[in-house]
Amino acid sequence: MKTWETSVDAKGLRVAVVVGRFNQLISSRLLEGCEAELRTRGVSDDDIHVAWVPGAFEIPLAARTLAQSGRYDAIVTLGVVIRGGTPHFDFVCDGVTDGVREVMRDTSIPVAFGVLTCDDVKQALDRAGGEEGNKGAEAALAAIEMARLTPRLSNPPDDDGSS
Ligand code: INI
Repeated sequence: MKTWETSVDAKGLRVAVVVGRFNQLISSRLLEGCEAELRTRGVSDDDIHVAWVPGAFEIPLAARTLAQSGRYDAIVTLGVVIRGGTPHFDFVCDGVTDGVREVMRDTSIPVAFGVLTCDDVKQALDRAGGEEGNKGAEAALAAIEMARLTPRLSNPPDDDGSS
C-alpha cells in the first residue's frame, strides 16, 4: 500500500480568508484562530488576504471570485449563523453550505468551511476559542492540508516529489 503523505507545512502558500461580519464578536475570534494557525504553519503575513462580507449568505460569492482569480492556493470561509425564531436560519445555512461546496467543485481550489451553524450563542462561543476549540484554526489547517495534497493527487505517491 502507498499513501500520499500529509503535509501541513504552509510555507509559500497564498491563502484568502472570507469572513462574515454578522455576529462579528464571534466571527472575529474565528478569524484570530485562523490567522494564528496560518502563521504558525508558515504562511507569510503578506500572503494572508482577508475579505469581510456582510453575512454568511455573501460568503460564496466572495469565495468564488477569489478562487477564480487564480491567486490563491486555498480559501478559508468563516462565519457565524445562530438559530433564531424563524426559518431564516435554515435558508442562510443552506445558502452558505451549498454555495461553498459549489465553489470548490467548480474551481477545484480547496475551500475550507469554518462557518458555525449553532442553536445559540454559547454553542458558537464554545467553538470560537472556547471549550470546543477554535473552528477557524481547524479550517485553516484543513485548507493547508488540501492545498498541499490536491496538486499531488495526479501523480502516484512515490512519484510526486514528496519524500
Ligand atoms: N448572517 C450570518 O452570518 N449569521 C446569521 O446568524 C444571520 N441571521 O441570523 O440572520 C445572517 N443573516 C444575514 C445574511 O447572511 C445576509 O447577510 C443578509 O440576508 C443580506 O443578504
